[in-house]
Amino acid sequence: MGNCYDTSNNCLINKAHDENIDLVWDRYEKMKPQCGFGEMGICCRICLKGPCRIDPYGDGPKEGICGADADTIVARNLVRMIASGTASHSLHGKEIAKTLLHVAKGETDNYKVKDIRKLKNIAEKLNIDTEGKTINQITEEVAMASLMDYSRLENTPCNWLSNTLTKSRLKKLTDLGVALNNIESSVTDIMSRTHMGTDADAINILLAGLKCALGDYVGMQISTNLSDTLFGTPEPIISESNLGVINENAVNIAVHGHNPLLSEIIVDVADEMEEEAIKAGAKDGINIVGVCCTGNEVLLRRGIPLATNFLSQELAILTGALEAMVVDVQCIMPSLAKIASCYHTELFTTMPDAKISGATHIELNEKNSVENARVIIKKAIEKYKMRDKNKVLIPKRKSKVIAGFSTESIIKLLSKIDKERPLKPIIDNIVNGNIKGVVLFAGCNNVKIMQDNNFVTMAKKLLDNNILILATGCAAGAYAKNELMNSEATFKYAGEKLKEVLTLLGKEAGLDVPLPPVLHMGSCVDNSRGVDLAVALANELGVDLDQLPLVASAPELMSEKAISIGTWVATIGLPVHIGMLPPVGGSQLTIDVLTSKLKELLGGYFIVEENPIKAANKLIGIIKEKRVDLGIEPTAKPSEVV
Ligand code: BF8
Ligand code: SF4
Repeated sequence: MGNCYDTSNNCLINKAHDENIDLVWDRYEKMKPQCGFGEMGICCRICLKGPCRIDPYGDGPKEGICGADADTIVARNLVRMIASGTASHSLHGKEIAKTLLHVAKGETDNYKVKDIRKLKNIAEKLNIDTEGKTINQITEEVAMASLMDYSRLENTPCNWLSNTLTKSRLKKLTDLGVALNNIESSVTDIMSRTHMGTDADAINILLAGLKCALGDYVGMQISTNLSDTLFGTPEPIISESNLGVINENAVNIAVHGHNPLLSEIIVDVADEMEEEAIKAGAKDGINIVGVCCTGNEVLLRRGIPLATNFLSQELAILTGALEAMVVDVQCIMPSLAKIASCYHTELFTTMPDAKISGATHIELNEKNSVENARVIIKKAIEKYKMRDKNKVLIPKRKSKVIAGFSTESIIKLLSKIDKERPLKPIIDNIVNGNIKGVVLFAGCNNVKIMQDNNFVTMAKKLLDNNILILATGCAAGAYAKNELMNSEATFKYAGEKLKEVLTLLGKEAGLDVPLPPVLHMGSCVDNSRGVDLAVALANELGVDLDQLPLVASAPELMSEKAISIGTWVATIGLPVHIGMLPPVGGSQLTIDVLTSKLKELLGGYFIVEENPIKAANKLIGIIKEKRVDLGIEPTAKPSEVV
């Protein structure tokens, strides 16, 4: 089995080996065999009496030294992963909300409200009265209503929870006692209840996990919506993807991580400094490329090409043509510093809470970001002069990408067909079966799975079955790199009916070519966009989310954030396919709760399937089931009905 579905990367993997540089795949091999107790979630390091481990099969211990059994240990470990994911996504949102507040108070010149219409829409959504108020006042109230979700004392649900879901979903969450009121206290709650000798009831622990995971959701809503306010709501945009976007004749700077507060400024400042780069000998000036979710953010809003998703981030440096990699937070392999040191590439860290030894730390905040972005780009231009031409190897492959499918841009497009009820064309096509259903692909790459293989294999099968695909995060990266986000892909992979719909929509959008069969909705936090679309459809149809022919899938999941996302997606009612079992195998109770119990209580549930073809078939089956339940698909052909 190769390392990557995209074999154009192989030349760089071989180059690394020739140069004695270890990559993620090599370190994985060296790590084998990985600890079986860890894999099953039955190792506990929560107190100093431990570490304890449960013997899952033999006659060894069935409880830790304190008496905690496998169910307690697995549930505690799992919800701690959820808490970490929630903390990461929600802190991202908090940074954006704080910046918005600084803008409202006139405390920064580096950012401003770019999308006033979105700001007003958000105000309306959050029930903020805008009558007679200035933009700054509205901005402040929106920022405060969002920040309130991190600190509310009362037991009323978060603003971004109660105002973004269907009414019936909110009721279900409230009845179950998981309608979150305060993101940060939910993280504290998890850390506290999982302390040694506190909550030992696995079901009670897992319920707290569901509530905390909703904090991840709220954090995402805040991140997406307030980023749109500051930087603009994405519209369809054409760009390119894969390592071939690195330009031999330019000063190449990769932006990597998650937070657009940094990358947006880098893109702006780079525009101003083009001439300097040309003077330094780079005839094409400055070429910014994206990696991971920061890459998705600037792809959607600025058309910046996306070089790689998670697993091949090291390869961007291996091209020998990257002058700088500028990182913010999350999913940044610490190995980058060591690999950069083998080249002329300078790795810049920019956030106080994400330093890497060996990297140059230049902090960016709302006061100094423009100034410090200039320092970074100046250094990158100097580095260009130090590039060793003999070490440059850029794979040729790059694919055309149409990205920028925010909920707003999709609705705008649909309203060209039906101005009064823009969702009607989609609903009609779902009802008549031209679009059988929708799968939202999200999540990471994982070194345990050939990079992008599950994404691409599943997509081809689903598209052939007239199922439309939405994608975010590294899933979107996989599709962007592998030529599934352009019109040619529609001709090649979409079933006949789906092709007709995408062709019609493309025409209405004025593109003259079909829409791509996989719609890029943004970074991981932009999973909120998928929810917005689903909630709008559910409200229009008068049903709840669990009734829609809509399924989510993270077939190559890796991070704790993927665990928290998957958990809230199931909690709001959607079936969630995952391509590998998380560390819960040691507790049948936990598995039952996350699958059958959750389905009974909330309609959403996890499905684990490693084989991508089998997984696609399962999703097709679930979509069919949902269609039958909605009464829009016959259970059997009429001739078969007795
Ligand atoms: O937030 S998909 S590997 S980059 S965690 Fe990370 Fe996973 Fe990629 Fe984006 Ni999301
Ligand atoms: Fe062992 Fe219990 Fe301590 Fe965990 S909390 S390490 S199971 S003694």
